[in-house]
Amino acid sequence: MTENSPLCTKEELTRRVQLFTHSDLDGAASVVMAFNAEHWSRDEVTYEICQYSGPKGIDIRVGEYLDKLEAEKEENVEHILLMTDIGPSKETCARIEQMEEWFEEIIILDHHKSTLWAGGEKYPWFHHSGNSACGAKMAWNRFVSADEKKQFVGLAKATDAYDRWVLDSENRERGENLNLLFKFLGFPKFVDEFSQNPDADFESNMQFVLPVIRAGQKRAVRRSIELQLNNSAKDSFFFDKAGRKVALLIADNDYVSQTGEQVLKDFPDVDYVAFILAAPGIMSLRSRNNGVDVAQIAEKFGGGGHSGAAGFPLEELRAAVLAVPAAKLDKLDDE
Ligand SMILES: [Mn+2]
Repeated sequence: MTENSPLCTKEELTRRVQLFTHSDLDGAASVVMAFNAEHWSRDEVTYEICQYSGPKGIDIRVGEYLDKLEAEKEENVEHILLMTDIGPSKETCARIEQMEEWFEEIIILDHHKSTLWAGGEKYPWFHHSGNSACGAKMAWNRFVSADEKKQFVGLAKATDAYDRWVLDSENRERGENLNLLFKFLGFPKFVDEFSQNPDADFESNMQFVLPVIRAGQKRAVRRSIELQLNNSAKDSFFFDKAGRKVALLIADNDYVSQTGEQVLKDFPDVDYVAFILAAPGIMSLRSRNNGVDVAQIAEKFGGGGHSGAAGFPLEELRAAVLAVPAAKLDKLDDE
């Protein structure tokens, strides 16, 4: 083959698929879908796990990636940019739009309330489900070929029922199991297992561990509530400026959503639950279906999420934990 042969050029073309995804089960199941996509191979995909904000925040990570792309200016590389279950800010979207010609394809799939602004006609590559489907279900729909859709539909539906907290869904129990296995295996191992077998949770080894980790979760949730709310009630409840009752907990287990659900069940007068997550330095909020819109609160503090589950960065984590948190946090309001 000569150097000018078009075939030669084609052979030298490398494809790089960069995927930014959220750090939860939905984000991991999205990676599984991207690994089993119709238009690129698994080897071409590099994924990065992102949060809404902070040093691992989506905007910082995407910004670094775009900087690198501009600095390197590689030839014969076809770039595909993907985001699943998380979306960048308006500023980052504007930058992506300016760099559009750098990419063979750009696909952003999100269902969070905080990026609702990007839905509709704003950007042709930003797809928002309006929370009618989670990130993994959107990724399943868009990435996986028609022939293989059936193989992955169970994983997509169960992740959807878990992630969007559809409590009465027939896929909900499986979704709970997937989340337990996700926490047990960790993000990369979960992705490996389920990319090879999207029904891995039905295998005997997983069925063996599930009852044990399920019991562990229940125990952890109970212990957390007993320790923090039943014994030291005086500092654990407060009213925000809008007069809503808040239960404040330190997240002392991996099951913030389940603990939040149990608190809202055990304490019917509590309007929403606030968790301090020390390691990522965030405050995570949970409320009931059709209850307080916690995404609105989180957005005011530079975070985001859904109406029933949202979070924001805690800048003064040390002060918030050491001082009486209620005093520190009474700025939570709805103005
Ligand atoms: Mn999600």
